[in-house]
Amino acid sequence: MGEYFQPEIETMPREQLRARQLEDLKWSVKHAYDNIELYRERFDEAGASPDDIRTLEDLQRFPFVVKQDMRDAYPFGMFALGNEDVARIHASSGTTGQATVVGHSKRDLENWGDCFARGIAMVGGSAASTVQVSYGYGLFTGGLGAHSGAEAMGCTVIPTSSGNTKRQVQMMRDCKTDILACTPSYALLIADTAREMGYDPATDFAISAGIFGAEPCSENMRQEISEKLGIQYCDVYGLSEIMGPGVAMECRERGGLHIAEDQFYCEIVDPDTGEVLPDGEWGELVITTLTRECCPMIRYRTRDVTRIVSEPCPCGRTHRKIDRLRGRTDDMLIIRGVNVFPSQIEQVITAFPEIATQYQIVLSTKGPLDVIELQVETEPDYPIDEVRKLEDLKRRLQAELKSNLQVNVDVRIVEPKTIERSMGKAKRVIDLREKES
Ligand code: DLL
Repeated sequence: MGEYFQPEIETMPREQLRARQLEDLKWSVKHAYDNIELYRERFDEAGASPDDIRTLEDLQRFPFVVKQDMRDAYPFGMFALGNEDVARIHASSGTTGQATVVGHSKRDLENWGDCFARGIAMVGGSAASTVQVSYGYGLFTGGLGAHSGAEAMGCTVIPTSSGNTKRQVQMMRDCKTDILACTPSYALLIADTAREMGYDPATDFAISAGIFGAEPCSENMRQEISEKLGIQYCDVYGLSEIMGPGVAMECRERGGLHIAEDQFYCEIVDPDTGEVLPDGEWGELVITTLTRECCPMIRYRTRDVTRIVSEPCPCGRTHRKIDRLRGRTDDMLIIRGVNVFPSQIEQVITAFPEIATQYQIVLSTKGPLDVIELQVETEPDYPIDEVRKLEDLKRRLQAELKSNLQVNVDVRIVEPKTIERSMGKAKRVIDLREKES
């Protein structure tokens, strides 16, 4: 299984890895305290000093930082370096409020490239591979992050960015792309577009793997993408506040994504109490950067819901894994008191072969009650004008949703290709509730 990019780091004995993490943690906490006012104030308030760190667990005495802290610090309040040492800036717009800006030193960028390159090795890539980067380039970290990983590995990079899907397919075929990097929803659109153009990517194209992330993807949707493209699917996790894509990546053995533990220290906390949970329990992922120079993050609350998988992986890598993400704490819909993640809805829909893997969830209010409507499309070859059949499909889907989610969902079946396709992160939920109240 020995396809490593940095074997000395990726297979480092755990004791040695933990010792290295501890040394780097001490440095990172002190670096943050010495150079960023927000940390200095917060640590002092909490009575926690960088000198208190003697074990990795001592980190638990330090306060969390959240996205709002970054918004408040806009633009450079959380930079530990002066402009002469900042090599690049990324930003995340967010759907609400102030943007957040994140800076990277030259070394931060090199580390980032290395992290992503490890994932390229996980899918069997090498300097001989051609990687097509169909994540958006720009302030979003997907495009440039994947790009720097492919360059670090020495691959041939095709920087198509997202959009112009037919041209993407043509490049993929003509330039013999081995590895595609984009969001799962865009991967599906690329696969469907290739088929409409008369190709079967699974047999006609050279593509062997995809590195897909930036949004949740259910097991069934993942299966569909893998089959349509005929590839190994590697799930990649990351977020702009911490780095970008490559914080954790999935090897051939699956069962979770290996965290780049030489760069990041991860904790899982109870989202309500903030208490650290033992390995294996689901909760909110909290990340601390260990080497980051420009924007050190100490206990950043990601809002992402996952758990730590600590069983040794047969691939030989010693870095622990996070499970595939369930969603975000702020994604979770509370429908009449019942917690529902959009990913659970996706899992139900994608088990129906008559229904396409495209959907939108519309939330509204009827009197005091929240109402959830699910819009789905039939597959193009489904006889949508056969009313009885359609009614039966709707009834079956509604029953399956009720039994899986324990809430009533109004289903609306629309014609093929009515729901907007995404070339980046798909927008699955439309919340009309606030506007109505
Ligand atoms: O989405 C970075 C990225 C780019 C990751 C390309 C992977 C591939 P942000 O725009 O800051 O950064 O969004 C980060 O996206 O907190 C998760 O909620 C979600 N997310 C990222 N990767 C995954 C994944 C990029 N593999 C937010 N599965 C994160 C599920 C993911 N959700």
